[in-house]
Amino acid sequence: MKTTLINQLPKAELHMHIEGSLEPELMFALAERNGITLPYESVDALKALYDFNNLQEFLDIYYAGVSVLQTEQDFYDLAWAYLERAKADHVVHTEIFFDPQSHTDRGIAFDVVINGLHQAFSDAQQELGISFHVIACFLRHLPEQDALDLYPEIVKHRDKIIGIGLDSSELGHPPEKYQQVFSQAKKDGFKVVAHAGEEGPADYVRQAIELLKVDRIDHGNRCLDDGELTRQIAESGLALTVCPLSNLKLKVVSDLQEHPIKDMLAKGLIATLNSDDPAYFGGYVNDNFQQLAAAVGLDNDEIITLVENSFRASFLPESVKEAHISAVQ
Ligand code: ES4
Ligand code: ZN
Repeated sequence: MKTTLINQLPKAELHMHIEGSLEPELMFALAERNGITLPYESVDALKALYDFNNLQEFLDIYYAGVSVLQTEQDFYDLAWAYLERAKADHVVHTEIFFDPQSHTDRGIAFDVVINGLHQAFSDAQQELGISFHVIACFLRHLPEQDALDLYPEIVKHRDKIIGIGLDSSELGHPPEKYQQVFSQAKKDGFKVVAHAGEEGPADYVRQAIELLKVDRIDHGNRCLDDGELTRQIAESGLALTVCPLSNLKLKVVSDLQEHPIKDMLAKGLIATLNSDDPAYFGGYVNDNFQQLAAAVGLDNDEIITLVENSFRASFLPESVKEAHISAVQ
């Protein structure tokens, strides 16, 4: 019953790194197409490495994987594979992240990346009926100057990019490190989001809000350690893009039964469910709903709230959000 409800509800996905949707089979196919030898014997040998103790262990494998992405067609094929999978999960709107520096730093032009991705998303809007926004993320383990140097490329493609984000290794790289580039982006009319409170403390969530002036918080789990901050977030209506299977795989929670989603909803937070890096964490968005619902016992009202929140928290125009929310009931 709940399985059917979850699977059939039209939903938005707001936290998905397109490079994290690179399935091992496609990684090997693109390696072959581009004459690259991967340091793994087989798809199974690679999958055996998907056993992470923390965010950094995952990121090391994730950044190694992107090396197979070289041409516009590669980025198109990557995005198209995700979009077909999203369609099967009744995703009708998606706001995806990409990591430009993971490509430009190995000599792939920004234009190649954005044009390949954009073409796939535009085709999907026509052929699959999925609307989209693209968010370019800065890698926070790199100096802010690198982000400032890259920023003009983002501005050049502002017709294809709605906002900027902040991801990669969180601990030791607090939001305050990125104030200059975020304030410029905000002035230029971009939406701004940041990963905060995934492994980092509640104070990083506070910094993302107060210093970067984020329009949405990615993850945000650790805000719960600070009652006053949690109340402020709930009151302000700032949304959290929560990623249950990611939290489990990266040991942000020790067991899915310990996931704080019910607590988040009970405290009035606008939480949404998302897949983060589905090829690495064992499931796309409906799997995240299904496994979490089974583990913590989400009732139908909670499931519907989470799906409505996915539209509420999106960067769609208000009238479009309302139309999607009406279709949920
Ligand atoms: C990420 Cl799960 C996660 N956290 C931070 N940065 C990331 N980049 C891709 N996936
Ligand atoms: Zn993420």
